[in-house]
Amino acid sequence: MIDAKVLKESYAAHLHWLTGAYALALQKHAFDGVVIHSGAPKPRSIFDDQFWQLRPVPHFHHWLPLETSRSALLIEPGHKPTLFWFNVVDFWEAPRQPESDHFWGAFEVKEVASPAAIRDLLPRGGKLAFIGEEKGDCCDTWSLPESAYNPPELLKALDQLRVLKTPYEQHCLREANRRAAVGHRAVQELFRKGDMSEFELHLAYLRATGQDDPETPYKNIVALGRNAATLHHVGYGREKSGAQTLLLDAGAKCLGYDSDITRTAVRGKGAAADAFKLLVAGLERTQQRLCAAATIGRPFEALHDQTHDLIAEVLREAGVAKASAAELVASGVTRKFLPHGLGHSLGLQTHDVGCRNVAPRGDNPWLRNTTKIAVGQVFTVEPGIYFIDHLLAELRASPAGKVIDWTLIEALKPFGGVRVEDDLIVQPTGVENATRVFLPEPPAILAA
Ligand SMILES: [Mn+2]
Repeated sequence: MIDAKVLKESYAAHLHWLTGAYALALQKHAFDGVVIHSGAPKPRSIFDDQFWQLRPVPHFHHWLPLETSRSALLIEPGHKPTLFWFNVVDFWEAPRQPESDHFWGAFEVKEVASPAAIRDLLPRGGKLAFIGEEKGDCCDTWSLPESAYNPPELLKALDQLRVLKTPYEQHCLREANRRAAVGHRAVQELFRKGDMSEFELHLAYLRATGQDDPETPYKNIVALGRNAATLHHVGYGREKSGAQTLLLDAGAKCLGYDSDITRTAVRGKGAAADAFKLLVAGLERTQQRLCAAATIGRPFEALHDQTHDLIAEVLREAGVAKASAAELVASGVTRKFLPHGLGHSLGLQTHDVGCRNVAPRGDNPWLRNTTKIAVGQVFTVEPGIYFIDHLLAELRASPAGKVIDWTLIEALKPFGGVRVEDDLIVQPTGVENATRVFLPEPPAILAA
């Protein structure tokens, strides 16, 4: 856990900065204040009476790490922020306890007996904006005008405040990495030792990181063998498959902030296993080169483009493709093996906001970060190489497909794919790899 003194001091500085930044944004968009709703549980089905676990509204979480439903913050420049806390007294459920109490003193806390009671406590007069997930959270019950609800320009400005992470947020993101690294190491060890199903490995990750399934920042991706070709494989197999690869993409949370880490392990003998091991080792080298090439001021899209140049080399070296790297990129071959973007901003959301204000080039449709790399940004670097049936079928049917060794591809398909993903924090002195500090080992390439 983060040292208590460090947490307290950095949080105070975070709030000081956030208070000033909100005041400027509100002034610019002609609001006297903003009410940020914490969120309400979402029904799992309209035919049922069960609810998903609450995901607090991220703008609420930006101020405090409290997972509470039907509560709200009132931010008014010149006033201490107010927390209207619906601290529910209920015989069905007890409120979730925050893992730290460092934040309480920063707020005027007013407990409310019902969510609707917040309306009566809001200031009269003045122009308030409202941020929340459902209009019904405020407009119906609090009689606010519709135009006050999630004003797009203000929302955009507040999203921008989440692009550069304060030192407090960076501490949380590092700790989230430390927690996830424990899980990755535990699961790697289990894969190394024997034969477990995806489901068992998923449970082992939850146990090692002390997370319940709905608490993880995103659903663990646990893919054995060819399932690694499904980028978001979350339908865990229950059978022990004896697969030769394990791709684990899983994170953890700290005070609302996420980590997002992927490791791939490979084992087995034979020509195909050897070729796949070349891909894994090549991708690891590529990923580390890209981390080193993530320099301040460089457009992230240029880094994404460089990824394709490097992937082309890896495909050549493993004997998958026989053409120059430049040809493999120009003819679109690399995009059939790596269809996703190089990375994304990371923070209160795993795919964090504010870094895709400009659309990427048409040939990079899934790129989620089109900013210039800047001090304070936190983003992932996650190249991959996959054997995805329908993309390969398209490639095979196209003229570009004639440079591919299709016999080798068929032999590699059971390995699924490889991805290596770290979380980077951009410091004034260069890029800090928040993942490798805790998980320095290269991908596990096992002898058998
Ligand atoms: Mn990611």
